[in-house]
Amino acid sequence: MKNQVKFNTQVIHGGQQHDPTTGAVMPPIYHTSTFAQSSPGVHTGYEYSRADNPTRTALEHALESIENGARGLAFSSGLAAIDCVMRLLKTGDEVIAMDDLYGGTYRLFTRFYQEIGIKFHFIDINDTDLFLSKINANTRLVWIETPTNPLMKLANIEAIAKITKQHNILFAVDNTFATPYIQKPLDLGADIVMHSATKYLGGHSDVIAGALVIKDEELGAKLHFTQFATGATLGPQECFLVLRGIKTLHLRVQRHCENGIKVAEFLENHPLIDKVYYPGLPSHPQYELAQKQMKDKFGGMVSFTFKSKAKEDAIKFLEKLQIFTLAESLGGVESLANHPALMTHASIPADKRAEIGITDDMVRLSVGVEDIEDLLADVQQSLEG
Ligand code: P1T
Repeated sequence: MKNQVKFNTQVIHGGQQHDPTTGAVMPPIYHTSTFAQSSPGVHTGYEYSRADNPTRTALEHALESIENGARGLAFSSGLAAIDCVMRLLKTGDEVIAMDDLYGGTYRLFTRFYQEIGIKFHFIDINDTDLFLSKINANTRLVWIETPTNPLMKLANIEAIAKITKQHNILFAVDNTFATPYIQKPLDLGADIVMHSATKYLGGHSDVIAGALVIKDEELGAKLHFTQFATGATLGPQECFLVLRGIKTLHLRVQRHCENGIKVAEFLENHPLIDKVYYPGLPSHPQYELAQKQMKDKFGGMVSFTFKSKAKEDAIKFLEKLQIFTLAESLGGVESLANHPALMTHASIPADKRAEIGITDDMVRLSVGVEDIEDLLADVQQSLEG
């Protein structure tokens, strides 16, 4: 079952089957490293869990279903998933990436892949002339987040896909912030979707996991081989947790969206707050694109800065929160708050952060699914108390 049912049905049933041996409705957690063979090389399709494991297969089929791809792969972290894509490249290849990315992605690109001779162009990809000017015969990959972490910038997936197709360049979208409940990059022309499944897919802040979903079967097989050969697979227990998370993705993200916009509006109307970064606000510079691409669902991530521009105000706010927890990460049922410059994006050099606008007075909220009145009261008491 892939495309013939709608999304809320896909998250629960997509790619799933009852356990063939017992009829178990939920997939068993196959805690086994290896599988018996009746004769050398004769087996059930499973040989060794680094190659494939039935619980991982169940998760991977669910990923294929919700992102509408040919091949899903589950990794030991989001960064392991990104790393697997990067291993397609060789020295001399070039990558065009958005200028705002999760700090760990930027670190992987600049501290590992740049050092082995891959060239990165971190640009405002919405500037089409600039984007086109960076494409040359060595360009292999375009890598974007939309919305970005933490500035909530959008990129027009469909427009970028047209260009990458023309130039035969791979196009990967980190869909962690939006989730397929909001947007499906493969349907808009991307080749690869990536997730930090640690976030909304898992949804409960109890697992580190990553995912790739690939549109093309052949490329999917190549990435599966890379994963098998390098080993960053997700264990069966974690696969089960992410799969369980996916079954309520639509319910959770719907509430994240409802609460997210209310928190964004509250902040925008607050006298102490300067800018609010949220694609569902008409003040967002790409509000029109957000309405179209995100289908009027804007997610639970909100960033903001203070009129005072004072780092101390951001820190004071974060220390006072009572329901929001000050912690890295996002996308769990509980609300979290983060200081990008000191926490999640500290691996980006200060001058680069300043250049793209990650200021020291910036706070990023992952708005959870608690009662909105309690969340707003918490934000208010931390701002005014
Ligand atoms: O943490 P990991 O599962 O390896 O995923 C990395 C990653 C990739 N892409 C995006 C957009 C992300 O937000 C992350 C992880 N981000 C955080 C931990 C954070 O608090 O922003």
